[in-house]
Formats: sequence, structure tokens, C-alpha cells
Amino acid sequence: MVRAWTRPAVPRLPGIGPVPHIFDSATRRVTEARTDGAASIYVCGITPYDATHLGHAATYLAYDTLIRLWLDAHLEVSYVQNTTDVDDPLLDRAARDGVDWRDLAAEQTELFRTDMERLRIIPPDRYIAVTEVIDEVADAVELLRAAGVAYPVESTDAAPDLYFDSSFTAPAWHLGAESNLDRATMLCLSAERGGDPGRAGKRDPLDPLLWRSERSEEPAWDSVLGRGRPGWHVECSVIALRHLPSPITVNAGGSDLLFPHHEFSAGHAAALSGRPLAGIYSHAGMVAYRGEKMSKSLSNLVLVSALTAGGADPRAIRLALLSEHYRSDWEWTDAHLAIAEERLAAWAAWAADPTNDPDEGFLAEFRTLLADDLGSPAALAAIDARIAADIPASAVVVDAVDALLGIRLG
Ligand code: 5CA
Ligand code: ZN
Repeated sequence: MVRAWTRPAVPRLPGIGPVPHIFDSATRRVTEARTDGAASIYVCGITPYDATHLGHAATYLAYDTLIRLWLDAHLEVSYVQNTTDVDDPLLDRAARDGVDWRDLAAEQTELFRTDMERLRIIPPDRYIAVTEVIDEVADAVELLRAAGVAYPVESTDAAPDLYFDSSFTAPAWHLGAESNLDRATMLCLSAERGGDPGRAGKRDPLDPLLWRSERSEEPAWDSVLGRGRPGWHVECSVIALRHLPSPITVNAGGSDLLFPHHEFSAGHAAALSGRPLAGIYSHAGMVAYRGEKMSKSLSNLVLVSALTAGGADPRAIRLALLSEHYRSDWEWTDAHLAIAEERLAAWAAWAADPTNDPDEGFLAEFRTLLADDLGSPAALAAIDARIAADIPASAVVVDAVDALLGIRLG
């Protein structure tokens, strides 16, 4: 397990909050997020380079809000996140910059930790690097091969690689069950997002890589499959199965992971365990900047560390991100931060001398707004409205802003 970051203090509020409901991409319904009195979540972690941009931050903040609601509902929470510390994009970036991929991953993971801590994002209980689970992944792929769900594809420069047969079906999974996409869209997204639909020798162009045999100049590990390294989706299936109950309550990440990543993470997990990976598949919208999705490959990034270095209060960054609904696609502008800074100043002034009013009615309303598919814009507006109406702040509401929005006023 790699080191995560320091956990922020989360005040306990009076009474018990409602169990949150969130949108499930598979059923396309807002669904109660709970499994037998407990809650578990796997959130796909970063591939450690170009960390931490506001798109990353928005996605981790969305699931931080969900976890805060679970804690407020007195549910026991288990939270696992991975870090993809070996994969093609990381290796490509390290090669481009002439640095060792391990050094790049370590330095960027450290920057990510610092940013998460500044933003007061609750850390995972287990933070797991792919390089820590190579043997487990190889064992899992070997099981899939024995079950006839993984098959070799010849290569000219190495031993055969292993691929997942996406015609696999089980009560727990079939291709498209999670993403609901048609085949043409899947083919397109596979090509865009790390798949290799054009590779010769596959049974289906959509079949994803499970294990890549050693190539010269590439990192590789000894394993039951010979020397090589894991494919991308199977890393998340194996880490989730190993460290969380099955099915997990929520499998989460940005909407760019809907297909192929989460579809096949779920497929591999179902083939390994016979059970669905998750009860709910949740996806955060994409943050754009200057007209396009904020992404490493387009280098239109706004980094959390650049904003804080420029003097931005991390609480204002949090408020700026919370002012947009987590499921919508939206574009970051400087105005987001300016508005959030004004809002933070107004909230802090309002909270300076809180009353002892129990504010039960408002606390219930505030909790309900957030528990309804993480309605943070409505929750922010509810506080604004109290200030506008000259209703004094109470200690309870100041604590609720801290516990549920992660913003400590005063
Ligand atoms: N390591 C894999 C997941 S196993 C990965 O996707 N890493 S990442 O660094 O590319 O992205 C980390 C998380 O940030 C993912 O959940 C991804 O969906 C999310 N993300 C990336 N770009 C954006 C964006 N522009 N807006 C919102 N979320 C984003
Ligand atoms: Zn993942």
C-alpha cells in the first residue's frame, strides 16, 4: 500500500443524515447508494503525470462529497483508490521528458497528495499502486485464461500478449451492460481511450489487453505468465476485488472512463468473481478549459498547485468546483474562482459569530439537497439565500458546511 494523505477533521452533526442517492450509468436511474448498512467505493486514481488539474480535482471532490454524506448517514465506509504508476501514457511522457518513469510517478503522486490534502479531500483507506499488485494481476489473468475468457494474440517483437474475450457473458455482465453504448461508439471510444481495435489477431476489435509481454526498453516483471506487465482495466478489477466487498456499492471515476475502462473492469471482475463489480456505476462530468476537455494530451490544464501558488485559497477552489453539478460537463473560467472568492468572503463574515440555534429545519433541507444526487449548486444557493435574508449563522450550519462541503469557515 502506498502512503495516502492526511485525513481532514470531519465534524459530526446532530441526528443522522439521509442515505445519499446518486445516478447510476448502467440503469440510468438515481439510486440509493448503500449496501446492507455499509458503503464501499472504488474511485479510479490518477495516472501520475500532469497532476493535479481541475478536472481531476472535480472528480475526486464529487466522491469526497458522497463519502461525507455516507459518514453523515452513519454508514461504515470503505474507500479504495489506485494509482496507475505503470502504463503506456506514463511511459510515453517519461520518455518524452527524458526522465525515469518511476521518478515521474513518485514526484507526481507526491504533488497529487499535497493538492488533495490542501483541498481537504478525504483520503482512501487503501491507496494501491499497480506496481504493488503485479503478481495478483498475473494470477487473475491466468485464471481467466484457464476459464477460456483470456486468449493469446501473437506479436512480432515479443511473446504473445493476452486479451479478454468480450463475447463473455454471465448473469453479472455482458458487453454494454454498464455503458449502454452502441457498437460503433464503442469502437470509436476504444481507439481514443487506450484500446487497440486495429490490432491483428484479436477475436473482436473491442477485446482489451489483459497482459502485455515484455518489450525491449519497457518495464516488465516476472510472473506466472512470464515477463510482462498488466493491461489497464484489469488492474482496477483486481484491486477492487482484493480490497473491497463484492459487489462494491459504487464504482466511480470521470465520464471518460465509462467506456472502455469501467465496462471492462466490470467484465473482468464478473469473470473472476461471478458477481457484478458494483451496484452503481457513477461518472463525474468533464471539466473543459478554452473550449475543450481539460486533458493532459491537449495540455490545456489548470493545475490546483498553480492556483494555490498564485494565492488562491483552497477553500475557494473547492467552492468554485462545487458551484457546478458533478454530473454536468462544464468549462472552467477565471470567473469561477473570482465568484468563489467573493462567496467565501461573504460566508466567512457571516459565520464569524454563530448562534446556538439548533436550525433543525435548515440542516434537514441542506442534507436533503446534497443527498439528492450530490446537489452541491443547490446547497451553495441555500447558504447564499440565508445570508441574503439576514438569517444569522448557527454553529450547527457552520459545522454542516465543514462536514458536508469540506469548507471550514472561521
Ligand atoms: N489512472 C486512470 C484510471 S484507472 C486515469 O484515468 N487516470 S487520469 O489521471 O487520466 O484521470 C484520473 C481521474 O480524473 C479519472 O477519474 C478521470 O476520469 C478524471 N478526469 C480526467 N480528466 C478530467 C476532466 N477534464 N474532468 C473531470 N474529470 C477528469
Ligand atoms: Zn481505473
